Formats: sequence, structure tokens, C-alpha cells
Amino acid sequence: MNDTVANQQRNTIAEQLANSGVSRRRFLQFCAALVAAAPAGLALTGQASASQVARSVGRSIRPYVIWLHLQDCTGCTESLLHASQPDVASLIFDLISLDYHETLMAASGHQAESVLEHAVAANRGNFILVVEGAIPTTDQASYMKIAGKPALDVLRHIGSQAALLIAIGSCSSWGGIAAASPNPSNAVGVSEILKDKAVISLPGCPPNPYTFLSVVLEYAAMHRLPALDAINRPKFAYDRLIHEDCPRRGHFDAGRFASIYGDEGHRQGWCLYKLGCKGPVTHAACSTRHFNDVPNAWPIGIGAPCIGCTEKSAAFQIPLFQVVDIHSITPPEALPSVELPVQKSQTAAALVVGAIAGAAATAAAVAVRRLPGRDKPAESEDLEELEKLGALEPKDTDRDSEPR
Ligand code: FSX
Ligand code: SF4
Ligand code: F3S
Repeated sequence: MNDTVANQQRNTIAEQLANSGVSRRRFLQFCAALVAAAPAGLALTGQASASQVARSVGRSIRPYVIWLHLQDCTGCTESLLHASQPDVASLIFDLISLDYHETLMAASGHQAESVLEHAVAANRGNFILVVEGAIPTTDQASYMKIAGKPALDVLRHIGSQAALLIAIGSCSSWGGIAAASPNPSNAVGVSEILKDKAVISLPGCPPNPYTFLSVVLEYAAMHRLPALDAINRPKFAYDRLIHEDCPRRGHFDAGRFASIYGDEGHRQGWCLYKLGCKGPVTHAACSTRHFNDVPNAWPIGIGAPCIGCTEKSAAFQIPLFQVVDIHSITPPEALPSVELPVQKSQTAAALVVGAIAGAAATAAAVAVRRLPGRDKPAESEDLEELEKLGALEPKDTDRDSEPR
């Protein structure tokens, strides 16, 4: 974001990566992670190997992104920047042209406002507006102001000129925690404000960063959007219930529950339903795609019940410890054994961690449980294939020190 908007060049992602000294190996690792995180429902990754994705993404023009922070905790940004394998935080500025982001930019005050106006003017009708946080509407929308203007007006002004709107997080999707009762600021989501614009919602508090990256790169590389459900969530990430693929599901079906925190069942990794787990009513991919590439880094993986953060009717609406009704649950693809003792909160049918790209040494170690027919591992030849690409010639000054 040090470039001024005026002198930014419309370079491809491959050119930008090469300019930044990102190695081909690292880029392929990222693409392998993308394939694993968004296995189906995307033209970019659905049937593609990591090297095919690398080709498509590499040829794409970096999408212009303006990112607004409204009523939020910045957790969505934090989550994106802490994706650790293969260091998405350092790749993000090469993959997208992030022209305005209050948390990450050095500018402040009038300078920041000037950057925003220039970014909008230079890319009018051609940028992606990402909104993080809810919009307060009560009392002339005076509960949140940016540069003296109500956040509501800022969103209307910028949003009306965007090519695509992405509501990242539950707050911008429908109000999230800011809209929890009694919702004093009457916080709402982006689609309530910009009713005539298509808004893609990526709820979660925070959402998985790969979901965001998959949507943006699908748009940039394939010029299309993923299939959406009735409330505009991408189906590839929100089509199944947590409960359907939960590693504790075998314990649920066998009637083995933790009853209070720290009891024998809890320590053994049994089902958290009686602790108020909202997994049976929550659509999200957390049980198969963990956060920040760390195995078991998701609520249930660390022994905490799902609070239903991707569901408008669950998170911050149903009390944390209240159990939910079970309705027509699809049997899981595979049941973990309930006979074996659970070690360190991982069930016997532990997730197939890092089961992508052959081996952790050559691929991103995204924690992914592979579901039959829903993902495609990158082939071991991917790396060699990418070596032949030539689109990403290495520089002497490669900024990472990985061996080739
Ligand atoms: Fe926080 Fe984002 Fe939750 Fe909201 O995520 S993680 S409160 S969804 O807007 O920053
Ligand atoms: Fe997993 Fe929760 Fe379902 Fe139990 S109730 S199997 S912990 S999602
Ligand atoms: Fe949210 Fe439940 Fe996933 S609380 S992060 S949807 S496990």
C-alpha cells in the first residue's frame, strides 16, 4: 500500500510475485492449500491440481480491493493475516492490490481519507469492496463516524461504486455480535444498506481466511462467482452442517457426552452437545477445514462447543449453554471409533491433516479432512510442472530461504 494508486500498474499476479521475489515453491504451496480449502464448487479449484491453479491465478490481474472497517473487532483481518502455511500474510499483498485497509495502512487522518478517495476514483466500478463489521443505523447513524461522516454514509458512497461487495464476518453479514439483543445501535449487515447490490456473505466470527481468498481469486482468475446459498454464502464453504463431519460425531451417535467442562467425557473428547454445541444447526466447514493451518484449531477441536457463529439464528441469539433441537441430520461420511480413548482432544478417526500435495515438506499443511469426492489432492508432479512454467522466474533475492 506504499504505491500511490496513480502509479500502480495493472500487473499480473505472477509478475507481482516475481517482482516481490516469491519463490515458485511457495506459490505452489499456497495453491495446494487453496485446492484443499475449497475443494468443490469453484471453477478455479474444483477439478484442478495445484499447478493448474497456479497457472490460472498467476495469469490473473491483481484485483483491486478496498477494505472498510465498521463495527467490528478486527478478528476477520487478524484471521486472514495469521494464516500461517505457506505464509499467506506475506503473500496477500501480491495476490490482491489492497488499496485501502485502515488496520494495515501506514497513513492516517487526512492522508488516509485521500488514499481512499483516490483508490475509489482510480478504480471506479472495478474494485472489490470488502466490509468488515456491522453498520449502526439508529440516531441518524451517529454511533460510528469515520472522518466525521457516519459509517452508513461512507458505506453507501463507496459501495455504490464497487464491482463486487463481500461482507466478511458475521457482523457485516447481518450485524453479528453488534446486533445482539438489545442492539442499541440497531446494527445491520451490508445487504440491509445496499439492497440493490449483490453482496456475498462470508459469515463466521471470524470466517476461515481461505474462504475469502478462494472467492476473490475465483473472481480474479475465472471472472465468475461461486454458487451461493439462499443467504448468499458460497456453497463450497457453507453447504454442510458442522455436525455432519464433526470428529466427535461417533460419540454423539453412541450417546457419549461431556456434561460439564472438565469432566471425564470432556477430557476424553466426547461430544459437546450437552454443553450447548450448535454444530447440529450450523452450516460451516470448520470441522473439515481448520483455522490458520493449525490442526485442531477450531472451537470443537480445542474442546469448546460451536456457538453457531455462521448462523444468524444461532450465534448471539441462542444462549451459549442451551441445547438445540436436532432435525434430520445426514449420517456422517465416516464415523470415528468410540472404543478407543481419545488423546489430546483428537479422536481416533483423526482428521487427515495435511493430506494434500503429497507431503508436508512440499505442500501446505492445511488441516483438511478429505471427504470422498469433495477434494482433489495436488499431485506430486505439481512441483516439477510448476518448475517448467517459467512464469515465475526466481530471483537471486528470493525473500524466502526454502530449498528448491
Ligand atoms: Fe470480529 Fe470481524 Fe467477529 Fe465481527 O469478524 S471476529 S466481531 S464477525 O467483524 O472482526
Ligand atoms: Fe460435534 Fe457438536 Fe455434533 Fe457433538 S453436537 S458431534 S461436538 S458438532
Ligand atoms: Fe464458528 Fe462453530 Fe465454526 S462457532 S468457527 S461455526 S465451529
